[in-house]
Amino acid sequence: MVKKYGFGKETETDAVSEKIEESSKSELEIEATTDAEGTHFTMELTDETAVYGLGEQMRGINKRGWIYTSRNMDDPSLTESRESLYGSHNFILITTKERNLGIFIDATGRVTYDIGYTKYDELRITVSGGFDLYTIEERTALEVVREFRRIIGKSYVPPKWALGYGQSRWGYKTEADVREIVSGFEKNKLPLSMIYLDIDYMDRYKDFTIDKNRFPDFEGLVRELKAKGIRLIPIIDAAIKVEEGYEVYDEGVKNNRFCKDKEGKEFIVGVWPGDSVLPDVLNKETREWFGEKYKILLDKGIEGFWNDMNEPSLFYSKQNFVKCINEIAEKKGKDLQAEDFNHINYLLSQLANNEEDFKSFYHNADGKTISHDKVHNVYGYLLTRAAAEYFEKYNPNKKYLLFSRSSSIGMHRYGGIWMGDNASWWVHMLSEFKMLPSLNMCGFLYVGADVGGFDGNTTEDLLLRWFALNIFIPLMRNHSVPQSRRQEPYMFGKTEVFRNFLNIRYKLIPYIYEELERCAESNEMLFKPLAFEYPDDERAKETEDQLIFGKEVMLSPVFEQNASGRYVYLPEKMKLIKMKSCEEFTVTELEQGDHYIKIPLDTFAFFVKENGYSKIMNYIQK
Ligand code: MIG
Repeated sequence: MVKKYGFGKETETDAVSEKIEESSKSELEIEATTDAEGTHFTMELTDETAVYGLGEQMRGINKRGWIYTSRNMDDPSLTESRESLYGSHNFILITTKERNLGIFIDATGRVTYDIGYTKYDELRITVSGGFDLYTIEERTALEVVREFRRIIGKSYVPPKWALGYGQSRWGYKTEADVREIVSGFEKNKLPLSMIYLDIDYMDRYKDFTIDKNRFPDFEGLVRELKAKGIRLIPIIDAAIKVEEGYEVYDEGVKNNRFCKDKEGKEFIVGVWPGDSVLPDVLNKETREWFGEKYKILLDKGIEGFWNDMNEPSLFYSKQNFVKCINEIAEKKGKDLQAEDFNHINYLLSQLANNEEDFKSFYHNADGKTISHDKVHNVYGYLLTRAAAEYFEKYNPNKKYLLFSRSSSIGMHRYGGIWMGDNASWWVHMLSEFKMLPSLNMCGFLYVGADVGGFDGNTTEDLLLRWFALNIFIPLMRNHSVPQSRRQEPYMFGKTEVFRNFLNIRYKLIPYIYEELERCAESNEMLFKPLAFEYPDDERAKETEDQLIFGKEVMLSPVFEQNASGRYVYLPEKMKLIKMKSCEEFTVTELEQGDHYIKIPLDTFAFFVKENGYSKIMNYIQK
């Protein structure tokens, strides 16, 4: 049963698409108090209580024992210490044997979930600002999630080709770079469906422009690649360069499309293009206007985009940068000491994504003036929604690929997400894996992390294991930073293994896509924790490095370097399929219980439930 309670929402988010009547607060069974910090909800946690959800976050699938915050943030150090990442996914599920309770906080500002961090046996949620609270109580965890997903509306499903393999790298700068990648894949007989363009394709980082020197015949290239079944997927950043004569900027200034400072002037921030302004997407007309800008690239044959920097991520605000430099300049001519060095470091470290800056610019949320800090968490969602709503107008009969870095619940209807700036670390494979069910709970089905790791140098074994991990993950994109070791699958020795893994993926695409569509249609999770599927199995409850995919598959990837296998827990009798390629594989039946499974580097292994075997085999042998 779903219940809604109003706590003075800042602005409409449309996160919930179902119309639900408000209940009287006297019916609310959770203890609620209000103070200067915001509204607090407190609940006792028994030893057996597990807490799930929160979408994109570090740490476990069971979220107990840490404090999480919803505050969309571009910070590339994805470590266990983090309390928030790029998205705000305010849905949690509290489970015991007796009870399955879902809580959704439809808020635009900061929310904190202290899940047994301050007090081991207490859950304390703190919401700053206004919001709507939804409680969902059902018989099982899966039913709570289904009910929640039903009220937030149908999840985004990409075009089928978007389940192919995508090659990306921040550093493909020119038409020649792109052609070199294509030929690398062709020569090595590796399938490829997408090449991603990072910020360098633009004319000086101006959205919706193309650098003519680097891409003299952009449309020709798009056509040429499409004939080979490869789509070019350009990046779009949130901020717009300040430059007279640049159409997007000029139009935006003329029609008040950008966020303003308290005097009503455009608020200037610094991002890749230098001085920039932020589209005020809290405003419906601005969303329509910004969305329509995608036409420029759609008209050139582009069929998909990735939206970046939309937390929004700010290197600095112009006003703070100036202030900071002035303060540093005061030190000129002095006998500089360590404390000066530390002070300067500190000043510089405070420039990016500064909360004071978020308080100093304003939105026109369809008539209501709101400071950015109060609506920060829906900014990326609304930017992405702007694009999706325009695609619908541009061609209602076509599916477009769209995913975003920043997000909040509501955006799940418009696009997918990628998990941001991970690193070439083994532990980040596990982070990707663990975020899958949490994101599915919040409606995001088309998701994935940068395969191979974005930052730092990858290794061939890491990349191989990562390919194997992503075979069942809808968004499979290899992406990396310019300074890192190249990580295209033909840059190492075991090209054949990469080829085999990709061929297995391509064979499975019809199955994965069918499951994805089914889960979107019926509000199911594509990736389920074992705990949800086997609620009475104590071992299943604590297993976080295995997941159920769809109806019949269980995944148990290898997450450690130099491991040639791993322990797997089977909650029921299953068949183990070990594949070297689509032609060469073995099938073994295993009983319920613990098993050590050998999984060499050149092998992709997964499990199927009894009833799923012939179905899966049909796909593989087609
Ligand atoms: O400030 O466009 O997460 O995927 O390659 C960094 C450059 C901006 C961050 C994205 C990453 C992308 C990079 N971007």
